[in-house]
Amino acid sequence: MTTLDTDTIVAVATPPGQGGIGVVRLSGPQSSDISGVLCSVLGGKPATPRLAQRVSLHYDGEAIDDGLLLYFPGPNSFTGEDVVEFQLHGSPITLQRTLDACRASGARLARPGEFSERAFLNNKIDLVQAEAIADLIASASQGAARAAVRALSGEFSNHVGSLVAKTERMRILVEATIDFPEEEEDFLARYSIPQQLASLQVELAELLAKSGRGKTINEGIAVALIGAPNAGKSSLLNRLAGEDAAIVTDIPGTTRDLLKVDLVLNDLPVRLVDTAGLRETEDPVEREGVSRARTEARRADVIVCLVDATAQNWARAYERLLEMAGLAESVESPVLVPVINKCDLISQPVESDFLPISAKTGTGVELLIETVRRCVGLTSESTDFTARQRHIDALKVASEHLDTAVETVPNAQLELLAEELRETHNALGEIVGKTTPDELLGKIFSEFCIGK
Ligand SMILES: Nc1nc2c(ncn2[C@@H]2O[C@H](COP(=O)(O)OP(=O)(O)OP(=O)(O)O)[C@@H](O)[C@H]2O)c(=O)[nH]1
Ligand SMILES: [Mg+2]
Repeated sequence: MTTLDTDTIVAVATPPGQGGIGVVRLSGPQSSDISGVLCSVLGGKPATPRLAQRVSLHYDGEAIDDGLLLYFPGPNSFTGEDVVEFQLHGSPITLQRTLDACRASGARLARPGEFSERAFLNNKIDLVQAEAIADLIASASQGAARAAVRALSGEFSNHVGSLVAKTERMRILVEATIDFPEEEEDFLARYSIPQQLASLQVELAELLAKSGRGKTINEGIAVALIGAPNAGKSSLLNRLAGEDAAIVTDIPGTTRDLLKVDLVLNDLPVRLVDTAGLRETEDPVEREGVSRARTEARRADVIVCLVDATAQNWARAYERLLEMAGLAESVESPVLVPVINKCDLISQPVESDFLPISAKTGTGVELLIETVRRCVGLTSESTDFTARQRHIDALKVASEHLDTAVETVPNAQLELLAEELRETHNALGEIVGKTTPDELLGKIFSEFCIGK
């Protein structure tokens, strides 16, 4: 396990650039002494804990700024160490001078995420909560922010904690029984081990589903628009983006390059990709566009397939589209949303296999957004916490070991059962940071911003 160093660290905690206020944060044993050096008003004494104090900052006989000082003595601070925060005027020069003065007085620059890392190492927050802070800061939608706050409040960690506790109890039972072979005979039935395993499997599957939704809300999804030339893909992209991002003409083959736009659709962060209309062509530029469209479709989480309402046979046109995109015979079926566009031009009703829309008038577009959300498991009432791929991977590993544990039951292979439960326990512990390898911890925190 990574160990704490005793350096005092310092960083600007507010974003770069000018602002009304800028915050410089110190954490570590020398924090209070350094604030004493910079703020003569303290008269060499530590600042009053948890009270905003008006101070003048000086260094080397020169005034830096007037501002507020907040002192949080450890362990009751964010990092668990002594923490000092200066609220100053948000000038990059002032903040840099303060930083330099703190460094000259004994602090060193914090690495990205080092404050959160220290909070984690001092057991102030677990790994999921540390990640939730970074996710909250980076959240691209209200839904993502709400979900990050839930993860930060410990909702996800509590679910994992409950699974860890149950797995642990079973491990203790199984391992104790292995040590007393005379107990082994009716052990599984006596302690309802098969039932306990089954209920653990259900709970784990539920958590995995929730985490999948949490990752979707947190990281967003890629949605590709595909269709024959002139089906209205670029028009739909413009409609969803609320701006004229893509060129629209009535000439088939207008779009060649991939055009990617980041949007938030009903709280879901989406990277929307417009593609070249799929058709056989001799034009080398368009051919390259079609090839890129096919590749992009395979990468997307959801593919919106546009069929022109004025086409003769929609079902045939849709089939042809899937063939052209190379999706017809694809083994791993991506999520497809079949859509009939230009419904403003027709009078007959649209078969239920297709969603009728008009990129031109906007009819059906709200329903399309809701359909895409539902395709990735989100409903208007989803109240999940944010999650990351790392959590999902660990839950899958835990779930695989639990399945293997269940297989050991018919033959009462207690040693194997114990081993599989140990692996399950280990994988779950990795989520909250109990059994996470140092390398992985380092990688997680290095992706945080400086000052966090
Ligand atoms: N009436 C009507 N016309 C539409 C609708 N959507 C698109 N169009 C028209 O259809 C033509 C083609 O639209 P685009 O959005 O450029 O179609 P595209 O699928 O991007 O075409 P390519 O880039 O060539 O593959 C344009 O003249 C649009 O104005 C719609 O919902 N209703
Ligand atoms: Mg286009």
